[in-house]
Amino acid sequence: MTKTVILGVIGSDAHVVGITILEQAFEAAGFDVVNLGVQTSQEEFVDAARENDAEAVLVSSLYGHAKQDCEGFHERIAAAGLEEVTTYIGGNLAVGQDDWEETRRYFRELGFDRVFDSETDPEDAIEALRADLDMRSSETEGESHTVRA
Ligand code: B12
Repeated sequence: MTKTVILGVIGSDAHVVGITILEQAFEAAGFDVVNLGVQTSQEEFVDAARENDAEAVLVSSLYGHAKQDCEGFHERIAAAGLEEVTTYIGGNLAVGQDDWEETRRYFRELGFDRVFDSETDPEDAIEALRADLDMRSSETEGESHTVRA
């Protein structure tokens, strides 16, 4: 069965190129993608996940305010009874040149299942999601990939 993923750029962030590429890559990989676009509120992510019975929510943030924009996000997800939904965040998650490991830890502690930096190849995110959703396709069987997130 086709798996649905919700994709969007959180907060007041208007950087659209990254999620456009991610949308195409996830669709090409066989996912149903609901792209909420830029400047998406936490509520819009949660509503879309519930309405579309989504397996995963992919949050993008580029402009350096991800920490503020994601505060309380997982509490909202839990309040909507969506704890089983896989959540990823990626992009330019810190202001300036923060230590990546620290940034990654911060977002993991907020509740994201995986955290991706701005150098992420969309194929790595797809591979990670397939593994997390326990999906196996003939294309990926037998291959081994290292996912950094
Ligand atoms: C183009 C651009 C703009 C354009 C955006 C046009 C548009 N509508 O998209 C404009 C000029 C409007 C703009 C505005 C601003 N920008 Co700007 N912008 C950029 C720039 C040059 C390129 C972004 C881009 O399109 N990259 C190409 C795409 C393909 O890559 P990507 O976005 O990184 O996405 C990939 C990965 O990050 C990853 N990814 C992204 N999200 C996710 C999510 C998941 C789940 C996963 C798995 C992966 C993933 O996969 C994507 C595909 O490969 C970057 C610098 C840079 N080189 O990255 C700065 C940059 C992102 N901008 C920056 C800033 C500060 C701003 C402004 C705040 C500037 C200002 N003071 O006004 C505003 C914010 C406006 C707003 N409300 O959003 C900073 C952010 C700094 C930070 N985070 O610390 C950057 C890094 C520039 C810099 N070095 O300072 N910007």
